[in-house]
Amino acid sequence: MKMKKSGLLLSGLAAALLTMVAPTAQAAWALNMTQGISAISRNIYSLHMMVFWVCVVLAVLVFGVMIYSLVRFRKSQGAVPDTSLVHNTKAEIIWTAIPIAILVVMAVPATRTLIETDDATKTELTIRVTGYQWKWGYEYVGSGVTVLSTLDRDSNFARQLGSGIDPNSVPNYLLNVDHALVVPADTKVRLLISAQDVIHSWWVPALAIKKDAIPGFVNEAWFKIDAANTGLFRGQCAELCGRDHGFMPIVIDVRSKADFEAWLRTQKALQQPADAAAPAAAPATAAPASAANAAATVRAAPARS
Ligand SMILES: [Cu+2]
Repeated sequence: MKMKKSGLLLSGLAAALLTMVAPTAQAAWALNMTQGISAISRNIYSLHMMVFWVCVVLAVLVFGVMIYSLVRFRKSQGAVPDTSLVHNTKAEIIWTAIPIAILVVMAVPATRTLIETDDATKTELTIRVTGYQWKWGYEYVGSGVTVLSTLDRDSNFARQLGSGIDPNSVPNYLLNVDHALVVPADTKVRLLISAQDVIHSWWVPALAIKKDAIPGFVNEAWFKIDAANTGLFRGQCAELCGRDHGFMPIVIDVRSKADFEAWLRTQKALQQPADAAAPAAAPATAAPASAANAAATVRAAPARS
């Protein structure tokens, strides 16, 4: 009977473990950071790996010596405590100097990368990112194009209590939006991140960017995606921002420079209705074709009446 009980317990434990490690349709099991799609994200990944291996080597050395000493010099073997290391100046200098040297070795590349991530100069495009409960707003500064990005309809239907929809059947469940943030590759893009109501956080692992969006403050970040890395990349709000915090994902749609320009032109034409684009306030140098047409329409109007 006892055997049976422990067998049951073991199989229960095994089943629980299997459930924990079984791959789900929602996310592939990946334990490491992503290398990302920009030079900065790869630098950050390399830093992470370097520090990780330093930690592994230190752990193996320290725990190795500790375990060896515990076993080799145990009391039952007649070991006598060695007091020569107590208040030993030479030993104290060594075990202070070595950790400092290790910290300096790690700090040099870390500082270099930190300075680089902070350098938002010479950017070619600025996008204002605004967090709302519970969506993201994007404004392409200077062009007047705005995008409001909310959870896609499929995820939104499936997430409702008693919807009867199996979330596993929804592609990119809770990680898809209606309108993605379209950005150009091979372009240094500056983000000005803020929020309208409560604190949110704009997090896209592929860009190695996680910046708080705080009402009344403007946080800055930048990225320059490799020319070859076009496609869709996903992120999430990373600050507990209220009831629907888990339902305001981020999708960036990386396009080639030419494709992005074409997209921006189309959006500009769509978002600036003929009569709104007419006023002469629009800068003459950047006057889009639609504005010129609109002006012509306005001029022609009195003649028709
Ligand atoms: Cu949020």
